[in-house]
Amino acid sequence: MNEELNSWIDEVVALCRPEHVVWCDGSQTEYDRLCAEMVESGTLIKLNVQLRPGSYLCRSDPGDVARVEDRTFIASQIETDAGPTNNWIEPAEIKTTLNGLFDGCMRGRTLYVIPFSMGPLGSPISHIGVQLSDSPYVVCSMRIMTRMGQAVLDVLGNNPFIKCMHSVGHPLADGEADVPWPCDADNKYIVHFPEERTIMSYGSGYGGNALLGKKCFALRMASVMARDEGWMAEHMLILGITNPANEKKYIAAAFPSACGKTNLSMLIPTLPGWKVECIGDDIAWMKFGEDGRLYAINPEAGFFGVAPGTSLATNPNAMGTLTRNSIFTNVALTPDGDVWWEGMTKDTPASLTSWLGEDWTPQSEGPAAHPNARFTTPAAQCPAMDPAWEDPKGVPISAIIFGGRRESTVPLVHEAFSWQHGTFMGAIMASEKTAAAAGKVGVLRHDPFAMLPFCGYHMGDYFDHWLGIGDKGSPDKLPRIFYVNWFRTTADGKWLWPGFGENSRVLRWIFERCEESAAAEKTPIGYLPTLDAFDTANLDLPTEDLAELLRVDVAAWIGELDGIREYFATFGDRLPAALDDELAALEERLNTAI
Ligand code: SAT
Ligand code: MN
Repeated sequence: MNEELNSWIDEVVALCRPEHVVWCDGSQTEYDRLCAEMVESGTLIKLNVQLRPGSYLCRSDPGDVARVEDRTFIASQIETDAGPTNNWIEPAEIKTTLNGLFDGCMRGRTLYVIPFSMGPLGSPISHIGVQLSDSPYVVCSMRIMTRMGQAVLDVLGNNPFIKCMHSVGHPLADGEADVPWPCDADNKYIVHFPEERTIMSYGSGYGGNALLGKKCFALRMASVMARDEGWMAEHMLILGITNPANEKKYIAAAFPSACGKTNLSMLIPTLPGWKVECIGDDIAWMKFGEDGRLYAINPEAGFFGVAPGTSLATNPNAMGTLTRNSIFTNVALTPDGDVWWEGMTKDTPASLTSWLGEDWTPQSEGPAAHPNARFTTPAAQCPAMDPAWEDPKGVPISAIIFGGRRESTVPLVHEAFSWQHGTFMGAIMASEKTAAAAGKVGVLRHDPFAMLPFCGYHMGDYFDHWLGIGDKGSPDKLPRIFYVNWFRTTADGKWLWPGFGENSRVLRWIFERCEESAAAEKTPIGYLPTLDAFDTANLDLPTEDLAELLRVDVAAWIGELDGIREYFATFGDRLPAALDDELAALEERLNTAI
């Protein structure tokens, strides 16, 4: 028995006053029982067993549909340790506030003890957490997304663990009927205490707000642990790519939420003879191996993917994964008891029940599925999983890719001159906002390393940590760094690049750059593919479009410089000098080119 766990549970029970306490064993029986209870209570709708066996639809409260970045806090002892990209809150003060909110918040509910491992059970790269939650939806989602249950307690023994406390914040008075999606929509708090390795989340049941193993632990908390211990916790997919000669490399790629990480991680190449396999679609933990290379594991066990836009055309492997045993949140329901979302099929069904539970036809106002509707589905079901996806030592990374949504300026692909230059590229990433977080969609914002909402400490120190990793590694063993942009548009707003399976052409160039076999042209912003080094066989794309995609728009880049300078200034003296040097060098190269 873990003494710290027992006394923590006693404390939480005394404060939150749940009616029952249940220790989750992680079994299928337990999962089935909780799902049946949620069907009974109206939280879940069982989908047609013929069409979608073992699967459920869940509709959230319309006030609880995405991560809430303005309600997410870093409660570090010292304010400046949170840095300008985080909301800091004084730890003692927020504890008083939270204790007030948690006081009696589980009345009439069951407190579930959810032991979970981020990473394969027993791997030296893995870490264990325990989430205490009053949401059975969270229990079932955590069973899909992590290794969860008794086996984790067996490995944990009496060792320390990350404390993850969660309540939907909706106590039930005696005899009060429950609602399908309990929450406290106007009072959400997602709070991280980095020094105490503790997370407290109140008021939301949705995604990254409530499945605390994911963004809260595996990114915000883990980024702090990684800084302290010399490893990396990154918002990156991990894929394996094999060429026709059967040579294989592993690539990690950082894109902001809802920018296509899931699609890229399991794409089906249009290039004959090439194969992509998936290790993970959202998070990478990387450590140096004994051979001096960086090895990555996927700390998760499932995909919490964006449903809208996912189809047999865009991502057949995802569609193959979610044929069964999946939980769908805020998608539409078809008359025959299956799910639907915008972009899933070419034709829109004539009638549906929308994510709001209302009758819906193509004439209805608003989408049938919420733009941030999600599937929660076991990674093991994905037809494209890499044989090494659960290898406890991880996979060696040859290339790191950054990317985001940029309608202009950033070319289809370019490569950094060095690790330091690559770190600069990560630091100046910007992307148009998506529906994954509450707020206005489409606004361009700086999102360094796709970690803006997920770095648990001062972003300037995080840049420095990246530079430090470069100093620790040797240049011939460190991954090469690239920057891609699938999202360029024409003046009339059409996509310039077809994307999806065609992205394998870009992956091929990256793969061959890692072997020094693909040609590149040196430009002011980095190396770009020469037109003849880029595989265009059977690509249905006008030459002038490809030329545009691979053009360095020097004037537009010069136009970015002031914005970068201003952004860097927000980090004050915690901005590493090396990044200022890189900015000056970029400016110099651009000015010479004009
Ligand atoms: O943070 S979530 O897990 O809700 C999804 C995301 O933003 O990537
Ligand atoms: Mn993500």
